[in-house]
Amino acid sequence: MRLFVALDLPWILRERLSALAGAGVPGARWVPPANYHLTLRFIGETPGHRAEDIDIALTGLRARGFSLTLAGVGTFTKGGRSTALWVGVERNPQLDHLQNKIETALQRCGLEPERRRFQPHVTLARLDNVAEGKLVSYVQAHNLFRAEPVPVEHFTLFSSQLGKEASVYTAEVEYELG
Ligand code: 3AM
Repeated sequence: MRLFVALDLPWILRERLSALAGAGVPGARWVPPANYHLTLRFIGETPGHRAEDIDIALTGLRARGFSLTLAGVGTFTKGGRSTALWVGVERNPQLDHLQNKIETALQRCGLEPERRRFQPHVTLARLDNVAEGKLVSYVQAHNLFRAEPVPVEHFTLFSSQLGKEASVYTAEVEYELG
């Protein structure tokens, strides 16, 4: 199974995001609203026995619920090319704390440490060869985006099946926060 840990998002937020997405960047592959999520840790292809260890470790993790506010838009680039368009997150030490605990729990299960800095975001579109000028305009036009805060009461272990159009994400287990 190909696994990742993420926050799923309430529908009210998915609707807010889908109103932001969908137009203005020709060539963007917009993520279907059902697939919006905030990745806490990408795990990748995992044999069954390790998935079980991961589930046990995540079940044992204790952290408090908190409030999450999505705000701002930005892009990731690789080799000078834009690869993703995303909505950002307001500074949130409790989110960072949760991510940290998950990282520690997964390393104890034998996963290699994640070397990349945690940059919380919700991907709106994947990009290849989009007009950079249009992208800059889009980011400028939407930079003041700020959604209403939403409560985060659980995090989720997802499996992902890669598809031609969009991946199919399945919530395998939800872990309640205190
Ligand atoms: O949360 P976003 O959409 O930024 O791109 C994948 C997606 O990111 C990312 O994990 C999230 C859930 O699928 N992802 C896919 N392969 C990856 C890899 N090898 C990866 N992240 C890190 N390393």
